[in-house]
Amino acid sequence: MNSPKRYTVTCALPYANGPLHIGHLAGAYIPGDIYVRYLRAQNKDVLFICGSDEHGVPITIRAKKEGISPQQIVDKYHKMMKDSFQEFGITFDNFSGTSRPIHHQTASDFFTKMYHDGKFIEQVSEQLYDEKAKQFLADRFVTGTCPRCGYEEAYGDQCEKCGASLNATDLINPKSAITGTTPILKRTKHWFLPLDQYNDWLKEWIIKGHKIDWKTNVYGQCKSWIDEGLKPRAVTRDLDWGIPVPLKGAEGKVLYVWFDAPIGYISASKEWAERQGKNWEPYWKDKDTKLIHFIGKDNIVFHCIIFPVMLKAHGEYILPENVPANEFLNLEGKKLSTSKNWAVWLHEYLVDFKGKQDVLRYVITANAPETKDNNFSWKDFQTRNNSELVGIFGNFINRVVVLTQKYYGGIVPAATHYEVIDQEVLDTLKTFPEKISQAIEHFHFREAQIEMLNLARMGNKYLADEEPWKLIKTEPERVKTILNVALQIAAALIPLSKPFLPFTSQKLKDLLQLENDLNWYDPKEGNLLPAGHKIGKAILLFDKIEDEEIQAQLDKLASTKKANEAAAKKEVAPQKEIIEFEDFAKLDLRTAEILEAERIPKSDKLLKFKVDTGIDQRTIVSGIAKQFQPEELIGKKVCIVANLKPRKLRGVMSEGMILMTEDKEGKIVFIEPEEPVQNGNFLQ
Ligand code: B3M
Ligand code: ZN
Repeated sequence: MNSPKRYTVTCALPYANGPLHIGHLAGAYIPGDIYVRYLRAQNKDVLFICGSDEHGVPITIRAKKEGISPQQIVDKYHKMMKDSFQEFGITFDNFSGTSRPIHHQTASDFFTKMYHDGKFIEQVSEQLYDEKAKQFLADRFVTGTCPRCGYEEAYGDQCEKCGASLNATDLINPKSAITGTTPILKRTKHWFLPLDQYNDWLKEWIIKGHKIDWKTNVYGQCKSWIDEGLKPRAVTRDLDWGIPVPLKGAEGKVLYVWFDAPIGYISASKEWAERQGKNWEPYWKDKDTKLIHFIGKDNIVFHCIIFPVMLKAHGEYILPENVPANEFLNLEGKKLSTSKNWAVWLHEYLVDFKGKQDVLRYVITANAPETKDNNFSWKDFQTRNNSELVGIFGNFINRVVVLTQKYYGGIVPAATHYEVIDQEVLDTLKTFPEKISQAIEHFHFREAQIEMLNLARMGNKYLADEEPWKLIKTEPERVKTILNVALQIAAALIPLSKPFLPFTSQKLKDLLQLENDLNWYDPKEGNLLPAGHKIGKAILLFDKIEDEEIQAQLDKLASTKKANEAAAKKEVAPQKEIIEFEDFAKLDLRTAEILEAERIPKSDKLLKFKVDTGIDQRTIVSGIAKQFQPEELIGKKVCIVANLKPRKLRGVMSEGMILMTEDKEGKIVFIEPEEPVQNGNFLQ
């Protein structure tokens, strides 16, 4: 499609079951926002849609965990996500939610039309059932081994390792995520979307039709599923949270979350249109509309195969032109994980780095996982801020503004005579809108941002080479031309940086005191700042980020890592082999008291205790010197094994063992009698 009449751009609807982190921004939202801002800068007709995904098992699981209702969970996280998006300048036209009546109605109607047109297969089949929880298990309620790649923690509807879309009964060794038990099979009726009937159509549409324009990671995944052959897929579930299946005889059943969620894009468009007094239909039905879905790689099958099949089967809708899915962003070399708290949470970033939203946007785009998984590290964050944003962009703008203020009281000087170098710089400047545009049109946002920074870099180099500060005394006319040219570059950065650094672009616009918004292609025309125009006083666009700020973030992650390791260690060991009562009776376990404690010279691990066992006072050595100061242990009541064969440790004879365990954080704790007891009592 060359020049569409309008664009409908969507970003994946995040589950309303937790706050947002950098992985979300990197996967879908920043690329989507860059693309949309770029289109808007050309006055294109764009509708940018998102909302929260408020159905499905993830919501129910979170509600159980927090002990509140699914609707309360949804309301809480919807607001939190909406606020974060706003703070980071993600400019959705509507951020809706799938538990709203308009969405229930839209999804129900969609299902009903397909049903009446005979697009589903009704089938009673055996599904996984948890007898203990008295509930059918599907989707994230069940985990097991992926039959395709062998990953052991695949979900009932999808393997996050290989991306396969699964039916719960495909899982090998399924386990209930609710009770941990092995489910049984139980008969139940469902409606299936016969994906197999669309295999040929998908071959035509994707394998033939989108080989060139879709990203290789997206195309490759689709091709391999289509080549494997698709199977019918249930689009209803036996659950109580979701959109009721609008059919007689379907009581207690809801639509599968991945059936209703993508329809959420349509309902959010309707909601927007109602508010604006506009018509939503051209955005979804007119062939001259370009529909683009921004998503992360784990959502590819749903957006490239299942939803398009639904749209096609329904019959009234257009299909996506492109689905530029990103791979994953790691954090300090490790996979982001909400449950392990291995993340940079947006709401925390906003507190720790107040007003620095553009820095995070910039660093995420610089490391965008466009073709393969990529990494976010705090050191890189600091370096990119200090040497690229402060050192190049900020430095260039600051120099131009300070010099213009100093020499001309802030009035843009007229160029007097262009030398070859000036003409070259101006000519190159004119090529930037097209260059950046080419990269954005191909969804190469990282490259687009590099080009944008190259423009600032060119300005910086131009000033450094021409050295107006040296010429001001000897060649004042020349300096006028140099600063005029430099000011044109600065102004060009307003529209060209805006998709990437929207807050900075606004500051720059205020600083240069431009009233109207510049269009994307205005830099091509030149003379953005006419001679005589007055600019403002210098302000810093970016601040240096200090080592201490980075260290604080690294410390935060280090303590998360420690807590995770302790939690992993805490996994309960299996029971040891059965022993006879006589074996147990042989153990002399009794209460005792620590009378003295001291370090053992030349050992950083061992402490030597004098212990009152009730029978005698004796020496026991214990390897806990790293965790405790000897003096804090004197007088402590403990439990000991008294009849352990004496053993020499670092030359000290130890006659027994003090009983201890570890707490959640891996800290050593003593087994202490709850009430004061006399020394020498047996434990039994
Ligand atoms: N909520 C999955 C996710 O957050 C899902 C996206 C829906 S897009 C229609 O990964
Ligand atoms: Zn797999």
